[in-house]
Amino acid sequence: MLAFFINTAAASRPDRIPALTDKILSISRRTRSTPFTRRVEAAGVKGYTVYNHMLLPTFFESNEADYWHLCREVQVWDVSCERQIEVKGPDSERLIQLMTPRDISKAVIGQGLYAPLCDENGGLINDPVLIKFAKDDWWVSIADSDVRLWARGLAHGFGLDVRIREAAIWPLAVQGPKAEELVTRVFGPEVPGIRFFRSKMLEFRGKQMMVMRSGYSKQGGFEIYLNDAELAEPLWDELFEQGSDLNVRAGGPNLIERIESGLLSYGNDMTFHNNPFECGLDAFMDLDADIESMSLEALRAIRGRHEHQLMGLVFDQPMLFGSFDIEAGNRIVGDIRSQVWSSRHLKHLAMVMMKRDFLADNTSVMVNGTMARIVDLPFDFGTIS
Ligand code: THG
Repeated sequence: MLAFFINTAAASRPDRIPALTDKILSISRRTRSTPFTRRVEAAGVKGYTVYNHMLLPTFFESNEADYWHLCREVQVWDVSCERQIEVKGPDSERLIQLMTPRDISKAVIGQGLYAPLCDENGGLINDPVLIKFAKDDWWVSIADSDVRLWARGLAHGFGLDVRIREAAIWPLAVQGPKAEELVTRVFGPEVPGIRFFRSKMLEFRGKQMMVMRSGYSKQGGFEIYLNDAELAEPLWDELFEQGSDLNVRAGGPNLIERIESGLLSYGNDMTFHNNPFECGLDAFMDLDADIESMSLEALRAIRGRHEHQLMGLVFDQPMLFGSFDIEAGNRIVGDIRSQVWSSRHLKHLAMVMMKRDFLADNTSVMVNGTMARIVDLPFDFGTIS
């Protein structure tokens, strides 16, 4: 199977990577497909990226057309690449807590918690959704890095009684303002009662699967954690049949929507070299809690002293960046991590890792001769006009 690779991942760096247009992405077993890939292909996917060594559709019509459709209607996304690292056994909660500075002790069964994973220096390993699936059974719904290897190393080093594996689960997201209507038609009247980041076990073709109100957009929606590959195409087909009058389409995490909404992307906006303070993830840490977490000591020492901050840049015109380094006074004061033109707001938006000392006395910066305002994330379009 071959697919066209078009460089819509605006987060790649044109200053370091030659233009990647109209290239072919050679797909093999390493570039894992999903139980939905046949349907994704039939729906006319035009772009893929590779995430957790698995295909992730990026767009179908165009980034922009997909964006407007997502904000008005309902889309079905193959996000199987949000792999579930299952940590099971008597020490599972201890291992999960070691990996994250967020206090997980009060989580209830079926709850999801967005949480940074940090190493002993406070460096970001990943930013998954942690799911307490059952007692002594946690799922780490990972972003794009090899968490399983790290978790297994920790389990061995700490001598923990856990079993760690990548589970046979393939999440399918249903996102957009009409998502609740569509998921209710397929999974029944219990769907509207599911609260944000909570889930219910609901039935499809005689099989119980987790349905959570979550997803990588701010347009509302659900994620269906498919646990039977045989049911992938029946589930996809049912969503499209039931959603035909809702104008349902295939989609994927949308670059424009997620930047406007301030949703971070591991590997783009932040890496192993960043800590959660720099990324504005403070609300997802409990640094004063009495918990056993391997990053707590380092994070407490860094608190308030971190050197960078992920900020928004707002340009009044479309930008083509020759370099993604931001310079001022003959030094580099920031680097662009993700950027896109917003045709809704008629602004070019960028997420930029800025030097905090520069931020102390600057609220704007010149980039390629164009002035940009520096704003906090997430973007507040009430004040950006
Ligand atoms: N869903 C699931 N797994 C995932 C993602 C997902 N794994 C990979 C990646 N996405 C992880 N990254 C994020 C980033 C943001 C959010 C979820 C996953 C998110 N954040 C909300 C916010 O920032 O406002 C809510 C956070 C909260 O209140 O807890 O939803 O999309 N299964």
